[in-house]
Amino acid sequence: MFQYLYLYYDDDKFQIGTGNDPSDIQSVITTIHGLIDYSYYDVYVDTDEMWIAVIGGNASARIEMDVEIISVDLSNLLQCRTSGISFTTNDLCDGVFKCPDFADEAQCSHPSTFLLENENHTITFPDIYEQMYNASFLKTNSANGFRVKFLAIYLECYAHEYGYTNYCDDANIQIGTGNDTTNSQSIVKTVRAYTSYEDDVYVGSNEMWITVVGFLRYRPYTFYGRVEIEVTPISLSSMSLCSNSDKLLLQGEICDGTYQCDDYWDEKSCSK
Ligand SMILES: [Ca+2]
Ligand SMILES: [Ca+2]
Repeated sequence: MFQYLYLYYDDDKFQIGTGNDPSDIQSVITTIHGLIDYSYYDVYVDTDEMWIAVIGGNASARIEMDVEIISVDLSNLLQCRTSGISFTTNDLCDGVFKCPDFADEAQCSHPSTFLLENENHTITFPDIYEQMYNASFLKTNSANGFRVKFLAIYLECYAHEYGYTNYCDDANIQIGTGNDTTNSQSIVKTVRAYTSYEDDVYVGSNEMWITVVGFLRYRPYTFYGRVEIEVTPISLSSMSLCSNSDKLLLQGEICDGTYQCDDYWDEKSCSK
C-alpha cells in the first residue's frame, strides 16, 4: 500500500518482485517510474517471499516514500473488471474504491430512499476524500420524474510540487435512471471536477441514482470537496418548456418574479 511515493526524475524507480533476487527480470511484478503525477493502486504479490528495490536514476535522484507491506491470504483475491488490479474481500462495499471501474463498490446493495411528489430530499457530502465512492438511490411512486438541483458543487484537486501543478479532475458526480450505476446507458448527467455551477437536471423515470466519486490517489495534493444536491420527485408532464431551450419549468416557476428561461419567457407575459 502506497501511503506516499515521490520519484522526482523519470529514471528514479520503485520496483516490486517475487522471490529474493531483484536481478531476476522475470520476477518483477511492478515498476513505477518518476515524475510525480501518478496515482498508485495497491499491489498484490502472490508468493510468500518478495523484494522491493528503490533505484535512484542519477546523482541528484529524489525519492521519498512511505510504503506499507501487509501479509495477506490471497486465496480470496478478486479482480477489477477492466484492469489487472486486484482487491480483497475486505475492500468490498466499504465506500472506498480500489478499482478504477468501481467493481468493488458498484455492485453493493444500497437501500433506496422513497420520496413523495414535491418532497425535497437533500444529499450532502461535506467532505469528499480520495477514492471515495458513494451511491444514493431514490424512488418515487407518486411522480414520473425527478428534479435534481445542485445546491453546492466544489470539487477541486491540485497537486503542487517543485513548480508543477497537476489537476486531478477525476472526481465527479453522476446521475442516472434506474438502479444500476454500472449501466452506462442509464447516465443522464456527469458533472466533473472544477465545475462550480450546473443547471437543474430532470430525470424522466421514477427510479434514479446519484454517485459521488472522489479522486484517485495523488500525492502530494490539495483537495477540496463538497457537494450538496437536492432531489425532488415531480410530474414532468405538468412542466413547460422555455421557448428558446429545452429547459423545463415547474408550473410555479411561471410568473414567480424570477426568470428561469434565458429569454425571460417565463416572466415576460405575466399580468402585473
Ligand atoms: Ca472498496
Ligand atoms: Ca420564473
